Amino acid sequence: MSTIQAVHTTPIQGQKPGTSGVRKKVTEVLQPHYIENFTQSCFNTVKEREVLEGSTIVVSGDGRYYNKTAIQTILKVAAGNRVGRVWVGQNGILSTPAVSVIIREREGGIALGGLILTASHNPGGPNADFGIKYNIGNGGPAPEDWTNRIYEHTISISEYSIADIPDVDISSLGRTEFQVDGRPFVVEVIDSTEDYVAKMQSIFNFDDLRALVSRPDFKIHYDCLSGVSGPYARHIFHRILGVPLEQIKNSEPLEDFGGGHPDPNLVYAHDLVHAMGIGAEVQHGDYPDFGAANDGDADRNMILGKQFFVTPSDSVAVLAANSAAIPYFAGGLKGVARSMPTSTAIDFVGQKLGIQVYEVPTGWKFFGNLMDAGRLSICGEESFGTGSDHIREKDGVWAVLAWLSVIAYKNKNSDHLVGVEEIVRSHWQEYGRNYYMRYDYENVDSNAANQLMETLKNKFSEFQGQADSYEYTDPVDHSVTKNQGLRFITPEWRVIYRLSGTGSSGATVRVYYEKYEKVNLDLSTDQALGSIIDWSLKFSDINAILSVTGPTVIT
Ligand code: VG1
Ligand code: CO
Repeated sequence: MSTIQAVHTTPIQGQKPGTSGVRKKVTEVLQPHYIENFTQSCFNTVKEREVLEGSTIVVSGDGRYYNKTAIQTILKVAAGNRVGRVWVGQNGILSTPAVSVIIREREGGIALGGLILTASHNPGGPNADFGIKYNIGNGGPAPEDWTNRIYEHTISISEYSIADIPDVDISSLGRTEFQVDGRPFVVEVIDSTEDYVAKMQSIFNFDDLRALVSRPDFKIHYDCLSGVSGPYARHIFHRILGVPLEQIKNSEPLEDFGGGHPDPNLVYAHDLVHAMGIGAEVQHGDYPDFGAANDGDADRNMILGKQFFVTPSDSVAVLAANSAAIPYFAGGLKGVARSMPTSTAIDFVGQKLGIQVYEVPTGWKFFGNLMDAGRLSICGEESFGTGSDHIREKDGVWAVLAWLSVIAYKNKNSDHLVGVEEIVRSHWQEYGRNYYMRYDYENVDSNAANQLMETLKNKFSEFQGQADSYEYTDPVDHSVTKNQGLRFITPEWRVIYRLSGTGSSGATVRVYYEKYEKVNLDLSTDQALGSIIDWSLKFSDINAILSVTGPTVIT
């Protein structure tokens, strides 16, 4: 029989959940009590609101370095806090969307919540990043009032409870039961893909999808970037839909993502971008017709056509406009939403459909309330996040299936292959085009970043009615979230300046540029946005204030 001990501890600085949980360098997480303190702080927050004792929770992650060690520690702290049962994906593997499905639906949605171990698209390995976040009973990231409370606990914690159970074998499926202080504590190692795949089969028409992917004139190239989407992509695309395994690249989750950056964008998914012929000299070469990638924890997606890039803001707009392609949306859309910096492309679709369009701050947690209230069906972020109210996280594999469903639908009565580019171009014809670009200034000095924001705020005061600091009032619970980015808005274009909340060290500044064109649909992004970018560089003096020569990443 195991016993529970109360261990004395002291607060660890910096355990403040950001846009999506706490993200830190592994070297920082290795300090004693790091995982114990944060886990206990989550549990203390849960106990203020719900009954943790005897409950079921989910614990798993994206397979990055240190996940397995952290899982063993969390299991012991869970047992020490009298959790009744923990579901762990085999080898500790569960994608972020899969955790959401399991919390919401496994055994009738009995789980109280879950801890997800991931730093998402940030690199992994002993010298890279680790992350941890708490998801609540609706399957979504803990909202601000929870994360604020978790943080308060991390800065006042003085002890945690831990059970002296042995490490649990999480490499094979099965159930292990311990007696902890006279009560049972159960660990169930569950299949990593089963619940998620069943969910996808209830949303999409797999016969239509199979028919599309088996067309001889339609070739897919899917890159999992050695993140956690691999097992899901193999199960769905290879085992169920019959896509050859060679077309699903890097589908083995690796602790260091093969040394790469598991970030599905034009910069980091370079092999896929190259394979799709983007930026290639040769036009009309034998490139695949459809390309896709996911990030480390499989909640992001990038969609590409033959020599064609779909911006995430366009992607969600196209999906909303064509939701009839997906059986799950048969009853129509309840509403659509985007994060504030995401282009307004989806707004035009919402207006045409006559449904509500919501704008929320950056971070998926803000969509959850709208979904729970039955007001929102499809939403997205410019940062390669797309999803729907089937769960409470953005969902990378879902987005790929949604796009394939739209392609299948567009090809029902067509004599030629209607591909990604044709679908997007006809969307622009109908709704106009939102040219879009984002500049990231990564890992800059925090003081300089704050100074930039202060300077801009002061300059903004001369532009009343045109420039502001974005503030959001949740239409469901009326909670207010302030300081969510500085916006400069004219009738034709927008520039937004925002500090990132997901970095693991220093600060990252993001600048978002957008211009709407109803008629000029064939400009390059440079042509469309060049003068706005020039204006912004001068207006903000960003290079001088941050002591840089330019952005580190442009997407
Ligand atoms: C970034 C994105 C945001 C996204 C968040 C988490 O946040 O901009 O849109 O929701 O990452 O995504 P920030 O604060 O760095 O801009 V993930 O896939 O990293 O969980
Ligand atoms: Co992610």
